[in-house]
Amino acid sequence: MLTLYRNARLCTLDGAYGWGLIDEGALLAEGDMLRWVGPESELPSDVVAARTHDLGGDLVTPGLVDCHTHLVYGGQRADEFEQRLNGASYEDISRTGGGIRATVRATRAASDAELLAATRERARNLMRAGVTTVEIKSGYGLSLEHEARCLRAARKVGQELPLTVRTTCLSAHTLPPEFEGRADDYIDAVCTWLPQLKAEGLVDAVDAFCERIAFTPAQTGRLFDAARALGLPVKLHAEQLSDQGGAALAARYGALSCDHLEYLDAQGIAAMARAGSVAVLLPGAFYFLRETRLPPVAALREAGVPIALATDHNPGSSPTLNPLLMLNMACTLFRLTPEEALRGFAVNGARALGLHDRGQLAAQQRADFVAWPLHHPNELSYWLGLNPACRVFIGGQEV
Ligand code: DI6
Ligand code: FE
Repeated sequence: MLTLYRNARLCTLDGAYGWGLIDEGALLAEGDMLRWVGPESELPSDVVAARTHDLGGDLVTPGLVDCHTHLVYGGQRADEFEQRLNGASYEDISRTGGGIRATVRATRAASDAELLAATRERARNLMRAGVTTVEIKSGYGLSLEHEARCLRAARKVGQELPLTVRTTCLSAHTLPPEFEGRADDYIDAVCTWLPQLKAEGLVDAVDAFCERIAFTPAQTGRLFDAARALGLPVKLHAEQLSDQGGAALAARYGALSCDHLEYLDAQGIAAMARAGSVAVLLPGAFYFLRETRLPPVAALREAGVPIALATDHNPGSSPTLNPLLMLNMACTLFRLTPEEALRGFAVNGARALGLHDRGQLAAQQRADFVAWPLHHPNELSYWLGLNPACRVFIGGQEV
């Protein structure tokens, strides 16, 4: 059955450059896939659509892809935000049992129903703001039982809501208290959990936090060996607070993406370019932690590394559910162009998840799109903190 969506100002992002603007454009979908995209006047005359939607002249973009979030957790950390404003650093707080570990305690204490409800509400907020695909990481359970509970909550949200959920196992997020001083043993344990989590269908990718306050490159490499043995793709929180050579390591494992990257060096960039890894920039965390070291955007561009953006929603360093605010911050803080920012939250976000069937409006792409009451796509990164009342279509259905 064909459905026609007409009277739209399309921003297709088709091709490698440009907005792909089509005034008075139309989309033709069959089921959840686009079959034809173009100016309404060129719609093939033999097309008989069973249903027609008038999009009222709205700007229509691909659905947003939030390729890096930590949506599953209990509690929140406003008190640490306050401590940091009173002089403590993020690393100080982390070393004294706060930070990620505070959220681990709250997550373990939360019931399955509470975790699911909190995650569902966050995902709904993102969806209302234009997100049609979201990646959700574990990483606040840090035991087999609790990591599985977090990943199940993420999967369940994907079954309950129309948006696509991709799950990532981030058990190597930080060292849980029961493994204090035994990071290598913890990595060994995580390597034994992976086959079980994968067998339950809970893992689409494996991630780690490679950092002075988390895991070393050697430990990260061992985890990636275990992922590779299971055929699971990897991603990495790399070079966020210091240069550990994490991106180059991840690239050797063909990483889908390396994320954060403020301290990425030339070797890391070259390795990512060779491997085809996507650079996921996270302006929310940069802003919230008041970082000053900028990710090497010009060098990434120069090397042809695709740049994606995401909310990095988490309670410690990026408590935002506003994708358009991330587009704005990527422009103001990182000097991305508005077009690069939107591509980063659409087609390149999809690439960072290994998905090639979304992120652009073209035939053979999913019918995931957003109708915005705006005139030009550069407004998506211009309005500061505005959430325009958009209409979100996933697989051709308005949600
Ligand atoms: N980097 C981050 O910015 C978040 N995790 C990570 O690996 C912070 C997570 C938290 O503070 O709860
Ligand atoms: Fe993160």
